[in-house]
Amino acid sequence: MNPNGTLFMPPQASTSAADVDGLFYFIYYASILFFLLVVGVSGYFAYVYRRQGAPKFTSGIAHNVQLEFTWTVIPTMLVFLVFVWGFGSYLNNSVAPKDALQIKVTGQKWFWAFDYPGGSNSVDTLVVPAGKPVQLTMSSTDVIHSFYVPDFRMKQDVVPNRYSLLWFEAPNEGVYTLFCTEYCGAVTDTTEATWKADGQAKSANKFKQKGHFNMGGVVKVVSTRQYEAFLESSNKMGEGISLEVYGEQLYNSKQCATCHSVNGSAGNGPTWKGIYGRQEKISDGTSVKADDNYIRESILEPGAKVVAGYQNIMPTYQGQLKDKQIDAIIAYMKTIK
Ligand code: HEC
Ligand SMILES: [Cu+2]
Repeated sequence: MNPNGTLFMPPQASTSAADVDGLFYFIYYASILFFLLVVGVSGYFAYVYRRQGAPKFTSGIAHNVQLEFTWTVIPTMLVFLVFVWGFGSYLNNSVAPKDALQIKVTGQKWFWAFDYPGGSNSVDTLVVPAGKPVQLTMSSTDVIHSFYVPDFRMKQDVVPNRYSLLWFEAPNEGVYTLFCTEYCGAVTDTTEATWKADGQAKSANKFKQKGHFNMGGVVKVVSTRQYEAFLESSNKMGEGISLEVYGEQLYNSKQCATCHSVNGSAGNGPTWKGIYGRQEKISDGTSVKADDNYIRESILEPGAKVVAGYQNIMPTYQGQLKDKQIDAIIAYMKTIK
């Protein structure tokens, strides 16, 4: 394992990375070798058999058994080696060890949600213990996403209505970048128009614009002790702090902040400033008062009542937020005046 990466490859941070890189470099250097061989021999022949005076005719040559045998057998062996090597690593990467830790991954426009055994969850930060095999069971709630951790040499499509599996073991503690590597959309023109109508230049970006390009996060590989501590703390559900403070934490940790401001400026979604009790215009022309039930519905079923002037791009938080967490968010909203 090479923790610093090699010429063409990033650090090797999983147990299968070295094998993947080995095969990559084998194919790479074999290609260079054959390139030089073919080009070299062509150049040599071009020079040696260049036209020199009147053409001399050779006798007809039908074939050369030795030569043909060689150029059939050597490439076949090489290709076979690549197949056996590649298929071996493919199998190793497909079949998780029996005792692997099970984590559920949900890809959703535009974040990753992780559910751990015992009911803890996190968004955009996957926390795993070092030196333990981890199996991810992944699915999408909307379009195709793809889970990609370059340092682990792992990439797997995440598809709606089916599970895809992936497993890895990261021996060293560290923080590794996670990407979505399947184009999964971005905020639409109408939303941009809302920005402009609000006189807010896109470049004066107070909000992150959301879309495929910033759907990502990190994999944090930590010691077993830290992992257990993480499970415990994320399971506490705001124990020991007030609902309002817990709600504010969730506002940031559950990514609400990327679309909703609390200072009155428009983002991809309506600001939360003064939201509680506000009279909202709905896209069907009616209006509704933003009370507890409306807010709860907006979080669990964002498409049910879409605020006028906005697109229906908010992901549903069904299954991501427990009742107490929704209560905390509402309590927090009441404080944003
Ligand atoms: C990808 C952007 C996005 C994210 C992330 C997001 N929202 Fe929204 N949200 C919207 C948009 C757009 C609307 C307006 C359209 C609609 O009503 O569905 C909205 C509407 C709402 C409304 C109704 C607002 C009103 O003024 O009537 C509530 C409540 C809400 N979101 C809560 C949340 C909470 C809580 C979170 C985090 C757990 C969150 N949203 C995350 C985009 C987002
Ligand atoms: Cu995606």
